[in-house]
Amino acid sequence: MRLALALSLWAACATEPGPADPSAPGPAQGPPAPGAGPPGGPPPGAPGGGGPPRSAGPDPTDRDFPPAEVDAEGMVRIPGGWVRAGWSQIGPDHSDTERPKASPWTLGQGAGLRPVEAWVAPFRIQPTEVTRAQYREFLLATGYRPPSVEEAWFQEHDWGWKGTDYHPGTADHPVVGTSWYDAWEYCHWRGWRLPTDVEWTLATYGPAEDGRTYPWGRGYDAGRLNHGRAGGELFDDSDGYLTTAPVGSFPRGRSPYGLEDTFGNVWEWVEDNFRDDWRLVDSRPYEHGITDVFAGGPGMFVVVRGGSYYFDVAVNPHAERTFFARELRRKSSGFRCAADP
Ligand SMILES: [Ca+2]
Ligand SMILES: [Ca+2]
Repeated sequence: MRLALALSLWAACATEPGPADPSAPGPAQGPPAPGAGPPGGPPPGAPGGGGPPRSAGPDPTDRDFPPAEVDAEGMVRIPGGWVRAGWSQIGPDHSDTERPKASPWTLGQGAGLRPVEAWVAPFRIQPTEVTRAQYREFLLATGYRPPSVEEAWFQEHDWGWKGTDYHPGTADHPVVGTSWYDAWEYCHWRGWRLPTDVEWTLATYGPAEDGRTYPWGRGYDAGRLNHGRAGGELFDDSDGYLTTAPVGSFPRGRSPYGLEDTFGNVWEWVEDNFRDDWRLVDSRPYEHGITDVFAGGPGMFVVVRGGSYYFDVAVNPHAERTFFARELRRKSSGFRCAADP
């Protein structure tokens, strides 16, 4: 089954979790006993738990995680876990720079901004963003179109390709200039798929009960990711990289499962249509779960995660979850693939 996840969702404001939807895809491993969601409500600082306190710097609980242990396919196995999904990007700490473009169908009159708890079934995911060398194998094998944009801005730095050749010296940089369709084709050519939104959340933050605001903990640390700026000149080489960095260049930014560069370097496409009104997920009440990641959303937009070298999450970490039109080929967006267990 393409969707490894099976979700039991309920509004975070509910005092009791709703029952699992018996018609939802069955998880390979069920969630903990009914009612055993994250105990005690949103943990302090949890993503979306009513809005984590703005982090002014390192937190004593922040930590460095070891590299991922990968299987024969180079994938990391992520155990099942609860995540807090679909939290609002708009909070008291947002400046206008980070405030997403609001529209009636993305904001759902506010009701949809409540985060929900989701059980994510075990899955596998790549520890790094897909590199240009990896993507070149796909181009050579399939004749698929190279990731280039025939506009001057795309030729300015080193992300442009000449036919099936990436810029010299960038083999281990993440591929950019790939649309959601390109990412989907690559992953399926490998026999994999894109991660879902909630899978990416779990792989990046660990389970919700850990309460992380960033992969490493609760305090923002500009030394743990390849970031840009939030306004003005968006490039920022103060971390050593003006544009993309070789994948894995920021080991102190690893996630609890050893994923590299989930925050920063390049935005990462995930499978799901963007929505932040859970009532739009399907025709049934949203408490009963997501069964189709393509259902109900605006359709034009899909979720991207993690920010990039051309963006900064320092002001508002929640801004790492936003949306692009799926046909966009940007200089700052790439992806990583996932697979069933
Ligand atoms: Ca940078
Ligand atoms: Ca990334």
